[in-house]
Amino acid sequence: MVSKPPSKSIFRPPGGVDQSFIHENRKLIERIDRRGILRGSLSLGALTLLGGCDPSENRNLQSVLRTVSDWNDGVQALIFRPNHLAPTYSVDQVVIPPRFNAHYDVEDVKPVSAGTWKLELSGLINDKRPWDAESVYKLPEQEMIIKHICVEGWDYIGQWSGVNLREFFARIGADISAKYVSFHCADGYTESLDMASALHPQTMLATKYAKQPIGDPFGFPLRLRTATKLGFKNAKWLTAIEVTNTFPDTYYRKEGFNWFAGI
Ligand SMILES: Nc1nc2c(c(=O)[nH]1)N[C@H]1C(S)=C(S)[C@@H](COP(=O)(O)O)O[C@H]1N2
Ligand SMILES: [Mo]
Repeated sequence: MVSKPPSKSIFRPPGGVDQSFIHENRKLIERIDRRGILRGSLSLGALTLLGGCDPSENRNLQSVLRTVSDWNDGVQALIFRPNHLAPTYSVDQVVIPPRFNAHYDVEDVKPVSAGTWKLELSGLINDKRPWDAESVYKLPEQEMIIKHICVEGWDYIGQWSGVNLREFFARIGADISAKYVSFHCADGYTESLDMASALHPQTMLATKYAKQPIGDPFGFPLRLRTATKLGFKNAKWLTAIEVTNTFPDTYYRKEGFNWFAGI
């Protein structure tokens, strides 16, 4: 008999939903839900399982939700299939230009100059020499046509090319037994991946969109593109990569979003 992979909805409340708990906390729950914490394995009804905390204490509830979200990270990491490919699409479905998002408006994007740009490397990496744009653009490319899904409730299909991150790691002698990869961006944004996600065949350092160099609003000259993560994990305007065993906190996790953010 073929065993089924574990269902993502593992937090089913055993009984009915405690309406007064939901009622009292509806605003908070809806706000957090919109921000993505409850996406995936944790349903609204499952919150009734958190009966142990006093629901009138919002700070208490938030810290419980944080704990559940972090625990959810561990569950997602456990069920993550390292070589299972995310869906890909055809060239005629590609949206040009891509759809912009950041935690600020497109008018406030500060373009990165390719001439002075450097990618710094640190942590558990043998060859930490920084890379310039010319060298990065000469690396062998992979291409993927994948769906970008933003927690704000929109998506688009995009065609990305660039060096596969696992291949890049082999080139620089990164320790792939380390736990995390941390990304820093020119706009101060931070993101990080667990190593299994970083080594997934559809995770790349993207240099091109629809076969042209990525435009300024979309992360020129280099950004992360992965097919297995929500939009916010795909850090734009990369300036530094660190390989580490210490958990690197991220812009969106600090905002209350789930860190693993698998699709
Ligand atoms: N450096 C940086 N990267 C970022 C962001 C940001 O604000 N700064 N926003 C993230 C979010 S929320 C999304 S949905 C995607 C949008 O990527 P796109 O503009 O190429 O569609 O970038 C992600 N990467
Ligand atoms: Mo997003």
